[in-house]
Amino acid sequence: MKKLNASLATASALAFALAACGEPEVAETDNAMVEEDLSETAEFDPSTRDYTLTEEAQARRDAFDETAFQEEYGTYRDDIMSEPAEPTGSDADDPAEAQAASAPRDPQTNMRARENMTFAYLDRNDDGQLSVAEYAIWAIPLDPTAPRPDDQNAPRVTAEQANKAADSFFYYDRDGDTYLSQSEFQAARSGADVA
Ligand SMILES: [Ca+2]
Ligand SMILES: [Ca+2]
Repeated sequence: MKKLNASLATASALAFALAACGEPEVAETDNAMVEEDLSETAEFDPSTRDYTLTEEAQARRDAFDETAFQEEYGTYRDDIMSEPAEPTGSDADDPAEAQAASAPRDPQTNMRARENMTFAYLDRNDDGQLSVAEYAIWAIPLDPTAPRPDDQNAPRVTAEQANKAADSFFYYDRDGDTYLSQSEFQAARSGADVA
């Protein structure tokens, strides 16, 4: 009788152990699903790859003026800070632009989420093309954990971020006019290989 009880106890302990083993598998499945959902909405980050430039593109890249870039980029960031959450002017007639404009923005900087940055939004001076600084509004993702700089006149992005944005900019500037057209920007946005 004692022997039977012992084997029953072993059997139930084994069943319990098996049940416990099953639990982590369920949790792993949940995590995988969450990661998949995030990747579907994530915008391509152009700083995550290296770019091989042609000789001509490299010459244009070498002429990139980081100081002028920081000044222009800072001006746009200041403009965006004071921007209303509704589209204005002719943009108000475009339903896609109106939707992108009224979507939630970064609470600290008033920047749109990257997926809501339309070409019209990035083209700050409305000349139908993107400068490096206009492109960088999209190309340099905001770091929500970055501390606010003590000095209000400090550059908004690091030299490394500015130079990485320039690397991809001159890679996607296929016609070499030192601006990105709508189609050139679309290639950059999708992370296309255009070499
Ligand atoms: Ca422009
Ligand atoms: Ca171009």
